[in-house]
Amino acid sequence: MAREQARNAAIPSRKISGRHSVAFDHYFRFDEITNFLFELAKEFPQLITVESAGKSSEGRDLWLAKISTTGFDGSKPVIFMDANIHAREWIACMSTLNLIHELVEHAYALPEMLAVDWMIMPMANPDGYEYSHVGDRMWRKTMSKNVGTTCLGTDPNRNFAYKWETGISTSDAPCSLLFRGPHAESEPEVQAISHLLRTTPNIKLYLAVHSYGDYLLFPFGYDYNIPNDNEANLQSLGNRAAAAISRFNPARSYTVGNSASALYPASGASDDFAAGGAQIHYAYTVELSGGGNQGFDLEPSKIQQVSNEIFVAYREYAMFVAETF
Ligand code: 0X9
Ligand code: ZN
Repeated sequence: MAREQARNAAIPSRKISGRHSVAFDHYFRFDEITNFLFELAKEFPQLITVESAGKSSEGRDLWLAKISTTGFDGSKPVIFMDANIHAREWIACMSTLNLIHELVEHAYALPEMLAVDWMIMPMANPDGYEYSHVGDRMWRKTMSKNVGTTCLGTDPNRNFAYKWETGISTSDAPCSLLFRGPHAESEPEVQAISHLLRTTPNIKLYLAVHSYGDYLLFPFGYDYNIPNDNEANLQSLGNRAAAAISRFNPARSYTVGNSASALYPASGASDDFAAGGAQIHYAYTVELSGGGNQGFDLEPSKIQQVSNEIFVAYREYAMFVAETF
């Protein structure tokens, strides 16, 4: 009991309303994301800390939110998430900020979700993201310089150091949307995530948040028909998360499956690195719901709805991790 009390000591007993009733009715630029995170950390220092996990090519911080009722003391399993590593997939960051907001502001009502510790990077590609606001809305890559060309950027989800060399659905051409980079982990954004995945003890679940298409995808996806010892468990946990979404909104149906067979094979992606490189047995790529121009430009009026739908899936994921580890 004493332990239980200590665990929950940081949870506020009621909603502290007013100051931080946030409206997820527009897409936050990088500065607003930064302010949002630090305001929460200022108000709830016992629950959330924000630190920089490194810097992007252009020098922006890769903010990492750590949410724990026990000060990240190693007593609980950890869920690691990153979002918006693809610049144009704006709903990925917003829905993840919504999760952070819920976990912190409504901690008192969500003990089952705070039975795990959370490590969340809501904006994994700030340079590309800003460029997708001011330059090219359909920008996907990072903004790093390439040798011998003015074309910028690497596809960070082709740059991870697991089966990078396989080169399936990737490109060696710096001007390509799918450029895999000059070598694996050339991108500082990819280095920062990889380092955390390699060195943080007790990560039991990895989620890469992308858009779009309504999928929960699991490894391996670097080629077709790559066996995964944990496949049956990955499928059943994914089914559980997808079922929660459909209960919440019967009109929404997420497809759960192996990433190569359900979507397409692609090597050097973060989910495969988490599973194969960092030995995290539960890893998924979440493809959120699309809308607007080419699917990536979801209408701002739908941010909250899509965020609420994936939130119930995250709740199932957290309960599973708490039950299992
Ligand atoms: O192609 C990607 O990187 C992801 N789709 S997206 O439309 N967001 O670009 C899917 C990656 C799935 N994982 C693997 N194939 N390993
Ligand atoms: Zn993506």
